[in-house]
Amino acid sequence: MADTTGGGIIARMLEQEGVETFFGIVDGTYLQLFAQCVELGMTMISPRHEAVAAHMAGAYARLTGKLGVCIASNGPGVANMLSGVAVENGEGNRVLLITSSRRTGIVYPDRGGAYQSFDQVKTIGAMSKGSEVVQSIERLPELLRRALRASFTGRPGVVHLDVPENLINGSCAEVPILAPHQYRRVVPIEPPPAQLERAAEMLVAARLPMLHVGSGVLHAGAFAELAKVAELLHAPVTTSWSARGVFSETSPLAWPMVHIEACTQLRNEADLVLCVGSELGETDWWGKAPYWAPPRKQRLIQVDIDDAALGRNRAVDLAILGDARVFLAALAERLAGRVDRARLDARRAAVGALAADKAKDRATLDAVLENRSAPMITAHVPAACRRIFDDDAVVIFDGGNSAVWGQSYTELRVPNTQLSTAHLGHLGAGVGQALGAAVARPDKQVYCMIGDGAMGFQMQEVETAIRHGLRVIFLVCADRQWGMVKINQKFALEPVKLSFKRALGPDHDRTINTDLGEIHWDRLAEAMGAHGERVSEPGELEPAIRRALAAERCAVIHCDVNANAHLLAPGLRWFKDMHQEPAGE
Ligand SMILES: Cc1ncc(C[n+]2csc(CCOP(=O)(O)OP(=O)(O)O)c2C)c(N)n1
Ligand SMILES: [Mg+2]
Repeated sequence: MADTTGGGIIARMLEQEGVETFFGIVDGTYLQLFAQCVELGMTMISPRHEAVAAHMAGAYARLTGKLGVCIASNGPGVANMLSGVAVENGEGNRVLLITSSRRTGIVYPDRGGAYQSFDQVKTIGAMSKGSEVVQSIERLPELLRRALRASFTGRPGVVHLDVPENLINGSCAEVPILAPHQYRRVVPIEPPPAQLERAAEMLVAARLPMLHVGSGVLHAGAFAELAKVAELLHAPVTTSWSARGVFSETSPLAWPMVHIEACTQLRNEADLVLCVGSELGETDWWGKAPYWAPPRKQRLIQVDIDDAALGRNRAVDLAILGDARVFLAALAERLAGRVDRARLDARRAAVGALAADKAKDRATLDAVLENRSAPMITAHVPAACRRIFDDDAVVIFDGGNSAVWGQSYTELRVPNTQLSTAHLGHLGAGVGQALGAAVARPDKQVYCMIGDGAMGFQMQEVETAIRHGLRVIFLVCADRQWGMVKINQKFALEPVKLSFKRALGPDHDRTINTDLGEIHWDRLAEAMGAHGERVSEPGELEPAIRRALAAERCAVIHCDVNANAHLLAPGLRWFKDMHQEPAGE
């Protein structure tokens, strides 16, 4: 057979997997990898920091349902990529990372003194789904197939393959390229019919069943199936933080996670929980009382594609291994017409009564919008965005108090239009996620609410957005502080407990290094060719967002927010409580 290179083999295998786009920064050590991919018609998107490539790949995977591919070059490139690996693996996004390493024979093990080299496999192995090095060209196809198999098995995350530079760039013989169905399962896992029937029986007989769903529903694309099951059962739906929005919040059956007390109330009232694609982790309070009814009062059906997630954090009554979409579709068929009228009426009455808590919380939150002083209360930023951006615009909440304000004032109307780092809470990751979202959905609006601390981590990517024509609109909440940490210090550092008002006053500011200097985010944006705006009154927001949209390129809106009010983001008390173990079973 004709000659190729290791890079050529990888490129053709990725082509077979349907990869059209990948993310990374160029380097000579893997020239043949990205060059062959481009040669085959794939698009290479190139940020200015490697971690951003991982975030772009993660967001792209989450929004398209495809594999997100990113690359990084040996030594410093991989070192820079590490935070991206931690975040994207934590968030459970299906990312394949291919890196170069130094030539075979001098590394693995390092003979001592190799340039731009560290044990990339050991390091990434500790923070991902899997990591392997290719030691010889003969084993390259087999090990890449193994990485691809792992990518599509169990909970998604980051899978890594390290390929020495001489194998990527050196010539070798062509090899037959297999189709994905020849080396991995390409049909979803079918739940056992007997378990499906048992689940249907339990859900029909329950007094007040509810659904709690995680990102498994999102990865399976089971949005319509979820809505159908919720309607058939008249069952309210809560979500994990990261799965927020998989169920349209325009539905009266949606309990958005921001209404924490209303969610807790519901989770205590329900006598049966159908948990689909969620590991019931810390942000779900581990499924424990007092945030949920204890197991003796509330039964649990758990459905997951990962055996390891079943019954891990809370005892289950029925553990089902299966794909979320297949399960929900088959369940809907079995449920049709089975819940009798009297039972449905009783559930309607119970759900209606519980909805009062949700409405009350919404009204309390919305009352804040009546304050139209300048600089603005942060709530105006997401509220104005929700009025202007399309329902199917993708919104990214970066982190800190800015994300809490954003989540609290954004109704998620179309499934899979929200990104955040719900597991890592990683400041600055939102910038790459937003750019990845714009690549994934070029015909949709994309906007990102981000703090002024977080934006400082990745601002340079505005130039990437301009270079690749990605029309992201960033709204930087400028309070000139590490806001979320400052509010914590305000209380934690006081020797005697002060009244709330005094603790917030400037005279008692004993905080350590929480204040930041002024950065003109709009001017920085303009310096990179983007559109810039600066606003401080609530009334200026809408015209500024409209001008940003009309600019038809990346835009940064510097939003001067009321720094003191910004500290008091809604529900922070609960966020603090979440760090403690719940008291109950
Ligand atoms: C990468 C990273 N470093 C540190 C932290 C810890 N941390 C959490 S919130 C926060 C302050 C956030 O400040 P900013 O981005 O300005 O948002 P604000 O809270 O002011 O809205 C910090 C430092 C983090 N979550 N991520
Ligand atoms: Mg800030």
